[in-house]
Amino acid sequence: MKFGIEFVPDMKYYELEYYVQLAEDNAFDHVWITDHYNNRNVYSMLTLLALRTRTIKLGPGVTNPYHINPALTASAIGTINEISGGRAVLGIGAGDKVTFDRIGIAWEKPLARMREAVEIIRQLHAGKSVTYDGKVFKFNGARLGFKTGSIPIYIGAQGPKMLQLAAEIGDGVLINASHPKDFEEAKGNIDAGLSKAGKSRDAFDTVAYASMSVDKNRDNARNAARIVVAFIVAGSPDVVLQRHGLSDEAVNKVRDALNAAFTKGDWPGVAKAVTDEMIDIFSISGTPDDVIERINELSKAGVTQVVAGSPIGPDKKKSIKLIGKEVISKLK
Ligand code: F42
Repeated sequence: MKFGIEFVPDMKYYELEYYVQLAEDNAFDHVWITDHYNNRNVYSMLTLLALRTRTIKLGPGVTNPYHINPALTASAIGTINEISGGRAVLGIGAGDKVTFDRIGIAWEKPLARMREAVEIIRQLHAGKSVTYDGKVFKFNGARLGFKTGSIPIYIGAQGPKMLQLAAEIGDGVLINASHPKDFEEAKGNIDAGLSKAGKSRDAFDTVAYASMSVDKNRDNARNAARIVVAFIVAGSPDVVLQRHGLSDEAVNKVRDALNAAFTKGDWPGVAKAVTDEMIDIFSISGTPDDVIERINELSKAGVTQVVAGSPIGPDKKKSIKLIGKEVISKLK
């Protein structure tokens, strides 16, 4: 099992640097930085992190082929690979509809756009001159002016077609989920994509891009996950809610509580609406032993990397140390 950690660049650069160095010192293998227009720029942050770390692999988790042309993504991540001495990994996905709507980007042809972008980036990284006549991208002899080396590409995917595409053309897939059932469900699509490309599962990284909350005190860990879990419940498609047998009534309670929190600031009401079952389904929360148990289940369901995503724990600093000492050291 490999271990990653996710950070949203909504904090000052020196805070991010501190947490990522702490993660590196606590045996995390990967750091993934999210990409949304309203946060600090992902490549500016990755440049800083590439300079201030030594071993951890790093990349956007995930960028998208709508904000920027694949040639610029190829160049940006190639630059990070040079600065970091070959530690860059590119995470790319179809992007987030809610933030796209706010900046006037139409979410058209996500599958074709993803396939074409990845093909173009790979050719540019191979030092080729790219002439490409796709449904979305037209390239006329584009070539990078520096050697980037080969950079693994991980694809953010949830839907069945995107999961198949990720397995077919990616080196790994980042799946926003925390429960083994979701990975058992994804397995068929991943296997279909791998077999289409004639690839074996051993050469492919299946990543649980999970919400995690760890503390020595179980209740503190689980309580810290409540608000994050509320947002995941509210944003999950019906197919996922049904897969886990959550009733419409319970889900609507969370959605109503979130609306009340936005209008009246009643955040304790949100925490109350989130059930223990929801915390189990949509996060990996509890003591280090609870977390180890869940990670072992995920491993059986085909997961090869677990990413500790928000909130990480009631106290990020303590939780990163605890994960390193009590979880990673026991599972590696
Ligand atoms: N999004 C961000 O914007 N920033 C992030 O930092 C971020 C991180 C992240 C990490 C892990 C992860 O798994 C996802 C993450 N995301 C992030 C979200 C990501 O960008 C995607 O929004 C998310 O993965 C959802 O994508 P999806 O895999 O469900 O694919 C969408 C497009 C989908 O609907 N897929 C369907 C499917 O079956 O897979 C297929 C849709 C389809 O068939 N579309 C047709 C087509 O041709 O493409 C028609 C579309 C049209 O144009 O009408």
